[in-house]
Amino acid sequence: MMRLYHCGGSRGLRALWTIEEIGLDCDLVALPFPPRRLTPGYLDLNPLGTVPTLVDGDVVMTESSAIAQYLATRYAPDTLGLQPDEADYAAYLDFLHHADATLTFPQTVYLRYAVLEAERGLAEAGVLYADWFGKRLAKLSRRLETRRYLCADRFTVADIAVAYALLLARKIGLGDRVPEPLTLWFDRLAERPAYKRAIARDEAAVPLAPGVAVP
Ligand SMILES: N[C@@H](CCC(=O)N[C@@H](CS)C(=O)NCC(=O)O)C(=O)O
Repeated sequence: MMRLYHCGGSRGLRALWTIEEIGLDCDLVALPFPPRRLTPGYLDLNPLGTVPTLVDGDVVMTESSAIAQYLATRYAPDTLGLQPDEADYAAYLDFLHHADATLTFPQTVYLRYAVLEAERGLAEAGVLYADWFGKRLAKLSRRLETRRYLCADRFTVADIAVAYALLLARKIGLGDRVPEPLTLWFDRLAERPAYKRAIARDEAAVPLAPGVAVP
């Protein structure tokens, strides 16, 4: 059975939501945050120490959007994934990468420097990155002016990857940077039973105690 290493509310939700959409079995291992310091042996598995990490047989992956793409391509290619010969394939790849490289990344700069480590005196830079995040939603807004889903008129992992960035904004207090049509789009996706199952698993998972070695 595949194993997903995850911390509550983290980008691991991209993988977990995808797993629930496909209906795959998965051993969910919740770790204390940050696992690179609190879970002995985790750096042997993932030298970055970040979550998520997916282990599927010989496959080990550490990028949340790539994990969602891998699962879709391997286990649900005709529904959650897009094929290279489909018209929206390029847009699909674009939004999968956009989700973390452009939309989640600036939020984590805000979270770190304006919230978690404000005592460093770099809070202003964090807030500027929050503004930057708000402006970078322009591409998503334009795309969804005429669509219910990002690509191919169906729900895909591109929607999952991007929707997580909107969920994170809500979680860290940047929900007011998200224009209303995008909030409504997210709320509609959040009605999906697989999303609800993923959130329920995320919230119910009990992290390993600090100092307990990675299984
Ligand atoms: N680009 C990676 C980023 C992974 C990442 O930074 N995850 C955060 C949690 S959402 C983390 O593990 N932070 C703890 C750390 O950096 O030690 C992805 O999309 O999975």
